[in-house]
Amino acid sequence: MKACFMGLGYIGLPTAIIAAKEGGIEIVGVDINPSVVEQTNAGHLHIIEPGVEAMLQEVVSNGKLHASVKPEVSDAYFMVVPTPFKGNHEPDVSYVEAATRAVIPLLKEGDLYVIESTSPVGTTEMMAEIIFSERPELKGKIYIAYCPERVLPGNVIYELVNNDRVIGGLDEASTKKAQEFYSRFVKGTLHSTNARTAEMCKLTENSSRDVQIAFANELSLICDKAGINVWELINLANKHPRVNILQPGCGVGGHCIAVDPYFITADFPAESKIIATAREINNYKAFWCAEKVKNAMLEFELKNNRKPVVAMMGLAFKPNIDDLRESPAKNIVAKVMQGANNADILVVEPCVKEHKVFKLTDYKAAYEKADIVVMLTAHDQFKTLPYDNNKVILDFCGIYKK
Ligand code: SAJ
Repeated sequence: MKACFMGLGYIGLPTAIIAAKEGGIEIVGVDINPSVVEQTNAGHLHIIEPGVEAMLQEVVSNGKLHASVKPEVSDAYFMVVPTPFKGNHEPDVSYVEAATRAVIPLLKEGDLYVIESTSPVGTTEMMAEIIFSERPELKGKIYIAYCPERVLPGNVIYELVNNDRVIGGLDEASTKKAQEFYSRFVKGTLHSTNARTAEMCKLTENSSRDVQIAFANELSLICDKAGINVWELINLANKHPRVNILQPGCGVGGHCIAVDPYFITADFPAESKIIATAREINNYKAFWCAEKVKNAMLEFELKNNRKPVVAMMGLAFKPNIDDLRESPAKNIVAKVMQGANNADILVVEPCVKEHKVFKLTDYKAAYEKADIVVMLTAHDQFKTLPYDNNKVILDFCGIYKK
């Protein structure tokens, strides 16, 4: 059995490695970036994911996995490429289409074609049309399915093997064929459905989380005005046996929760009101936090006749990881710096060694020096810093729950 993975990113590469290692499948991993191909074949992991590099070296050295810039004839093909959105929040499936077109000449009777990339509803059907327009003789002769992933960055290997998965074929035989493949390395339950439901399931999972986070963020705005401690409020409300309110933050970051809801609102604008409003609330929260910091800086200067030293604590999009992609914290730091007019802004991110734009300061030193401390990302290190009543502390992510 040979499988071709199109896309060696945060999901494609770990999945290819696990399929090679646990599934006993020969894998060719394809990426358009020659440096990714070269690093992978050298056993170097180009993504940050604990515990994966050793596995990569094992499957590369025993010949189970090799990388290439071009697809090779295989028995199964997996599209695991990015699906960003365009400026107007319209989903962009051009990478999925390009990867599909690249494998069409190689397809043969009995092959399996699967899309894993988060996609708007109907994408799998659209790709099937493209395949059969080029290769009409394959109609009804190959298996086509959609199977989204739901792994948490930082815990990918465990979750790839143990999470349940939803598998949606264009027909039952395709669902079954895809299940046979995933059963080689997935211990979680494999749930059968059709392609459209599987596509919508992924979008639903992340949109539901975005709505839940928006509820928490909206509460934080209300409590700020009401003079209530939102952390205490949520903690108390969650004592109810059937209430589970999530945590406010400085906004919602990453390529998933902040992106996927637009795949629904773009296609169902009239119906998806809560989903659209939740996106607006979560985006607005970052602006609100930046304004809070600027106001605190002005107040400090009026009161003390000097500009404050401000420690901006955190750039990562979520706690205890080094991923700064689409991070609201990063955007807030940039906004505060724009309006700083030579106030001393110290930028802190303990999970990265250096940053090409921001000069980084050690978190303890920054905390000591600062007049105003702005907690943006709830890294564990920040929780060791004692609450100092002589400082102005803006805690947007519940470090002190004050
Ligand atoms: N956040 C809050 N408050 C919370 C929880 C999260 O403000 O209570 C923020 C985080 O700080 C971060 C953003 O939301 O900025 C997203 O973080 P996350 O931990 O919710 O999720 P991701 O983006 O790392 O991973 C999500 C997961 N989806 C769900 O939990 C439904 C993961 O299972 C998916 O595989 C992943 O999206 C994906 O790739 O789609």
